[in-house]
Amino acid sequence: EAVNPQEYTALKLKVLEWAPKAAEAIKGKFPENSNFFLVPATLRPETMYGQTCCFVGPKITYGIFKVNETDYFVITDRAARNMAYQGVFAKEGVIDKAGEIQGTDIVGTLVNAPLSVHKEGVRVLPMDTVLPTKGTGVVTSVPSDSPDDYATVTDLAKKADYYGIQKEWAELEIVPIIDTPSYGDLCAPFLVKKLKIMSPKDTKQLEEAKELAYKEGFYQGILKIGDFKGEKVEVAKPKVRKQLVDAGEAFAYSE
Ligand code: A2H
Repeated sequence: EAVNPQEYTALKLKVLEWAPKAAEAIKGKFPENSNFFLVPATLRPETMYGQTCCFVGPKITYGIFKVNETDYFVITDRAARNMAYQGVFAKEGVIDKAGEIQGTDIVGTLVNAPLSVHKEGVRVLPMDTVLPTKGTGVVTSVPSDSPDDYATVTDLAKKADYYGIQKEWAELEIVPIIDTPSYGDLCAPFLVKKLKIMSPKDTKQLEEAKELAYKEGFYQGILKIGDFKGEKVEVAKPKVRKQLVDAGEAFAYSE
């Protein structure tokens, strides 16, 4: 565990249509009017315009936690334990676990991604490198600005059959979100090519790409899209975050 607390933005991705196996797993167990959300934790809320899919660990078991009368979050048990003491659930310190679901069964689910240019929704896809011990165990994918995400969607599209997904799900358009002086406006694809990263398993080069992308994007980047278009990332980041929180589409989560 890190010494300094990590302050994440937890984003609410509402389930629009469950994948068949997930639908079967929850069938008859919840009231008709229930809303389910996948809740990724991100450090880059200003990039949420560029979400193209949502990653789960296929081998991770997720809990389905009751938040209030109608809403349920799909996250790890560990994240639920943390959230219970951060004012997220109806009663402080009380965790109401209503079910469990395997990551692999959620793959293919269609979710609404707040702020994303993909208004029709994005798909839940598998990512082997999702850590069950960090954040919520759910990761939203922004391949324009995250080298990990770009390497993963490229791999998923290449081996769609192997992963049991539809190729198109991994190939949603990647739009420029942040302009940078050194790497252009598609920072992650640029760095993945420059560092000759061939797969999500090239962990050493991905570490370097992440470092470079983060520094350049955060300190030199200019937002190209949305209500804070033209503003420096450093300045726009808290504004985008506040907008999401005020709209009820995100909340603060720390660990
Ligand atoms: B970031 P830190 Cl655009 N396993 O969000 C693996 N990775 C996880 C995770 C988990 N359980 N939970 C969160 N993450 C990712 C956006 C983003 C992120 C961009 C660029 C860089 C970036 C879109 N994905 O992170 O170890 C999430 O991806 C670079 C580090 O706590 C989260 O923010 O510092 C970030 O890692 C948190 O990593």
